Amino acid sequence: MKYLILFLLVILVSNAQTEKTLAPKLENIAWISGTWQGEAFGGITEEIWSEPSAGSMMASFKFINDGKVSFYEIEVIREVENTLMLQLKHFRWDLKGWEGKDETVDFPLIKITENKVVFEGMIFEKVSESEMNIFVDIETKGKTETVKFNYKKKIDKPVNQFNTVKKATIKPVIDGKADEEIWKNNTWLPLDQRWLGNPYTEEDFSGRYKLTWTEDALYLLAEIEDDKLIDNNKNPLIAWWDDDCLEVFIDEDNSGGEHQFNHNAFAYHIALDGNVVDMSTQKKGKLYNSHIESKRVTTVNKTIWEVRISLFNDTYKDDAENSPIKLQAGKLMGFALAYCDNDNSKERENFIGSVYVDGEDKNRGWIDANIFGTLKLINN
Ligand SMILES: [Ca+2]
Ligand SMILES: [Ca+2]
Ligand SMILES: [Ca+2]
Ligand SMILES: [Ca+2]
Repeated sequence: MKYLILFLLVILVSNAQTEKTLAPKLENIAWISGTWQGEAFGGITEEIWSEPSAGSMMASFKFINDGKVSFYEIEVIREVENTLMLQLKHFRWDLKGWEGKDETVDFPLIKITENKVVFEGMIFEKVSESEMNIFVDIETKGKTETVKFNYKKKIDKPVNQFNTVKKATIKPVIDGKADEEIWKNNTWLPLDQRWLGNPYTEEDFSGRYKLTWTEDALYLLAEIEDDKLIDNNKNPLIAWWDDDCLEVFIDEDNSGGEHQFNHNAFAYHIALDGNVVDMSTQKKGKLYNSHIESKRVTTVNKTIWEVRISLFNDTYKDDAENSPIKLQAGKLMGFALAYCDNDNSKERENFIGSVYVDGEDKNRGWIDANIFGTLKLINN
């Protein structure tokens, strides 16, 4: 019994350590800064927090319902007498105040932990660098209800590479033959950035690609020279990145940002046998064969891949029916292409991408949509 109590105490203490309380300073909550967008009460919310300066952080909040502004808020978090205080005022759509001129709605600080800022009646919870939840106690008819606002951070994606994509008047036939007019007319783009592995020869790998689009899909024509094609893992969901495969990165709304276990962006691995795999929100490989139709024709060392890619936005649900979006001229999307080259090793020998990636770690496309290039769809 004594040991059990001791054991429980150890657990309690270690839990308490992970829930370490931080000093009531603005620098410990600066992660709240940024432009946040989300949904609550069946409408759209936007909340923009400034960086701390002169002992305060300020925010403006807007709530849109049915395409109309319902109300605004001005919010301030101030350092006061060794603690923090959040204060806000509400305003109607025409900026007439809800509260009296000297009245504010106040939320005193309770505590700050690594991932939470707890005010009395309002909690900020950091889910990741790009996602937070705000829980607000709202009183209606004498009853208090906690409303959850889920927010995604709007990140300004750097423009790494910009390409325009001409529309096809006739849908390409996915047969691995580049005999369509549009493939003859559109220009080749290089696939020549070494993201992983040692320098390689032209015989080992070389690649280039073309793109086009119709209202229904983005089309890709890739020409890959690879001296040896390997498919070690017959099961498409085992180490799919270590077999020779073409990888298509798509960020439908060009938002950039993190996408490892969510569908803010997709990283489709197209295997030699045509299976399409990406990480699901369940954090494991999943087949997305309905998103990509492809045909591969290999002649000696040269492979032509003709690929049709349906586009899905970030509301995509792994366990529900989803409809691909329609494309139109003017649309921007995040895009990168890569090839995993393995000729005779346990793991792939090279990973060659279409976009220059800054810094030491260049294998970032499967997590970070900020490294993708930007495509703009044009008519002709
Ligand atoms: Ca064709
Ligand atoms: Ca090779
Ligand atoms: Ca996105
Ligand atoms: Ca190979």
